[in-house]
Amino acid sequence: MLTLYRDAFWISPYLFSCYVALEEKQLSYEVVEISLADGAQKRPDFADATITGRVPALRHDGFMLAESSAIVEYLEDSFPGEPPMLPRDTQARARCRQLMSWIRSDDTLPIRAERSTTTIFYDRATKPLSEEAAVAAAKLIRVAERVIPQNGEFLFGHFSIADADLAFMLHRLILNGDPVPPAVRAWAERIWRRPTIDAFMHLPRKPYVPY
Ligand SMILES: N[C@@H](CCC(=O)N[C@@H](CS)C(=O)NCC(=O)O)C(=O)O
Repeated sequence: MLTLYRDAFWISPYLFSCYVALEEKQLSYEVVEISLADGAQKRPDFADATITGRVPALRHDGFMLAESSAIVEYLEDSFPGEPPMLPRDTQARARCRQLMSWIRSDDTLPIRAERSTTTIFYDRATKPLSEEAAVAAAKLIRVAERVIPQNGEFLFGHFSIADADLAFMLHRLILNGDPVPPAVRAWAERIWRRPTIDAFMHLPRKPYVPY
């Protein structure tokens, strides 16, 4: 029995990674909403069971886990299949983990702040990127250009969670009209059309209420 604990609006980029992994693996799971506005993540049952009290979280039988990277890796280890969410080759797997960590790191914080996920799922950004965010965007594009293969295929020869995470980060720029070189944009848009990603983008969402 699997349960995915989600935010109220399906806007967490970390939730996105877990959702894509569950759907790619065609696992059946229940979904439970944790209302951050109501502080539900701090309620003792959830906070104690997840240890860190953050969303997303996964329950597998009696085991509760938070942190999206840990969840994706746990799903891969518990339910191996094709395509693997992390490559099986040791160095490719390490590179995938590098990208997963980097995308969640301070380097991308200005992009996440100025092109938050509400600008993907609700209203687009109204202000141009600040100088700091433009520097972060330029680095994101440099990294993307280094890792996207010349043939525009998946990063590691098959779809992995790094494709999803990188395409999601690039779409913060693309959807808000920020400059992204054509080849990088084409790659990200191709990944965006993957059915599991498209399904996340089209989940029914209630009107956004800032919290
Ligand atoms: N590094 C975490 C980030 C998770 C995160 O930032 N969760 C936010 C919602 S998107 C949260 O739980 N905020 C409420 C809190 O920390 O109390 C992951 O990858 O899962």
